[in-house]
Amino acid sequence: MSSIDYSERIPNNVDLSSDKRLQRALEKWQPAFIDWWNDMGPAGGWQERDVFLRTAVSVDKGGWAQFGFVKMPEYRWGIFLEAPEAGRLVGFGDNAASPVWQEVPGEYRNTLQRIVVTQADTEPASVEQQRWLAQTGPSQYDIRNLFQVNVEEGRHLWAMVYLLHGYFGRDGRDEADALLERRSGDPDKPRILDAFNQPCPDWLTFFCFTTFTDRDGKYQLAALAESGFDPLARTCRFMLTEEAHHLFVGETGVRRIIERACTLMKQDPNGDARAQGGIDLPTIQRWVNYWFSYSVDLFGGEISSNAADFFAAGLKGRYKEMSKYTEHTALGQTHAIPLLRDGRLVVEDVPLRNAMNEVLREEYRDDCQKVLERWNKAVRDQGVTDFEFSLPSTRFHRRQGVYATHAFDPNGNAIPLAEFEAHRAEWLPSDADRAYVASLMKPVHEPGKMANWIAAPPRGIDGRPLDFEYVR
Ligand code: BYC
Ligand code: FE
Ligand code: FE
Repeated sequence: MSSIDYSERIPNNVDLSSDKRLQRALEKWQPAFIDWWNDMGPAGGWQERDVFLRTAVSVDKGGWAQFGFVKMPEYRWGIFLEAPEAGRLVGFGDNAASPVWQEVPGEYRNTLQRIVVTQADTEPASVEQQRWLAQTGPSQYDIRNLFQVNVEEGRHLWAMVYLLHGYFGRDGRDEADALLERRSGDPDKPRILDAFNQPCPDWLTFFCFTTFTDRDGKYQLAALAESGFDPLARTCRFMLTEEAHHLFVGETGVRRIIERACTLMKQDPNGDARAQGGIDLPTIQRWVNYWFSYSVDLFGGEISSNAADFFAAGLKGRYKEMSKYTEHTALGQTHAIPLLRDGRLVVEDVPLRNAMNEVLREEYRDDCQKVLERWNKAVRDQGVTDFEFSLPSTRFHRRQGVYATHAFDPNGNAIPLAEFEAHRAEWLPSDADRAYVASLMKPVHEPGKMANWIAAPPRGIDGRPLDFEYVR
């Protein structure tokens, strides 16, 4: 089950050749995917280059990644599910203890399809957002990492399209086609979720996106990995192993910009990283504020009957539902959420099932907090003592959920809109910040060289030296 068949046109470990109808349907979708990739994937001549990429060879722990040079359009995108767990039961909600579903239960068909389509839509969206970045890549190492993330987001799309084709019939096939028709940021046919329609014009944005937005992916996939719809759970479990690298790229990318800023501050007579062509720490904080707030929006409303329904049905659990929690009905319990009452925050108890988006968001926030603590350690390790990064409140700068209708400062205090606007340029990237960061984005494509605004990573990829030619 765990070995991947690479002799097939679509590599897979789901015995695709035994289901000719499904195989034919997916083989029909495949050229449309490649067309989309060629149109909307990495732009600027990179598709013809050989890139040092990892490919899944087996879903077994430790043994799945194999590195080698491939041209991106020839990447072996496929369908890889984690091995089934014998006798697995629905773990939570009203259907707990009944056998997991191997087919879509009729009453949950629409709900489940919506979850799969929403998840699926983010994957090609991120590739579209990142398509111009290689043109200004700060090093070969970073460009390779960008492409690794891109091809794996492409594979995540395959993972979801397999579910749509395999389990949702004609509607599923239509949705799979539509996934290749929407475009990030297009006013007429945008991607579904806000964060995936925001531009990604510079590498600080890319590293913040892979830190904060891919981390939403981790939490959403983990919640779906608990699903009673077994094919979804098994797909998400394998996707999570790929996601870990995306988070690594983001966190270490921002850290290297921070380290370089500190070095440049120490070199400058006025301690000014910008004067030395670096990205100063307050600017990095503003990017953090922006991408954290867009990413917390992705968890949906604080009080959500959709979320309650997903949990009740056993379709979407909490983070580590089965290993961390002992009570799995979530009935007769509440979650405290500060709500706005006459312009003031009043903590109210919300029925737990309706607060599931917020429960997941809080897990996510705590994980982000740890990332910031590691970045702060990097600042201190550089001997810089007068600056600390801080994670904004989940109420700050929201466009979804109960806090979207009011202004909040980064500490989460309700403030008048005029006050927010007066501080906007201090809290969020300004046009001048964006122009400055954009001015630094000059390509460095020579092996081993780094752009001035980012420190070199401590080591290369898969044991290769830093000056290895990762893209030929
Ligand atoms: N933007 O009850 P509510 C990833 C809509 S990232 C725009 O609050 P619900 C990745 C919502 O659709 C992980 N619209 O929300 C990362 C609903 O619309 P309708 C992606 C939004 O349904 C990096 C209405 O507002 N995976 O993998 O409880 C690179 C009120 O809904 C937004 C998933 O999202 C928004 N931010 O929760 C590559 C998992 N937020 O129905 C990949 C699947 C909400 O009124 N999705 N709305 O028209 C879900 O589980 C849920 O749909 C959500 C929303 C958590 C997204
Ligand atoms: Fe993904
Ligand atoms: Fe990702």
